[in-house]
Amino acid sequence: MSDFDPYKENDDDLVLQEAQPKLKRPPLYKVILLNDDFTPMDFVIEILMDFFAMSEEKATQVMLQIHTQGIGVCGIYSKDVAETKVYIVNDYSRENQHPLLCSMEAV
Ligand code: TYC
Repeated sequence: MSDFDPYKENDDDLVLQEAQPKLKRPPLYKVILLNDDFTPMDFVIEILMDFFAMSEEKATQVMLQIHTQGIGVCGIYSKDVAETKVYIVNDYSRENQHPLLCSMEAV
């Protein structure tokens, strides 16, 4: 009996290249605060301490930077976390009748 089996695949000449894993880092987002003329400085410091885990010293420094430059970064997060921070900061500001604006942008 012959060894030849026409139904058996012959891949002797096949070169297999290992697939490179397509791993990409998830995009990151800066959460930013905008300056305005009405929100009290103490309220901004409170936001930076309570929602962005800054010390009072760091929060004061970031608040003053926003006050003088118009915009400042509170932190860098994954999309979900950044969206949640923006939502809770804006919600808390409205609840306290302040016009403070929090936003996010891709890094
Ligand atoms: N400019 C505000 C004031 O003079 C203070 C302030 C700082 C407001 C930072 C918003 O994101 C802000 N009371």
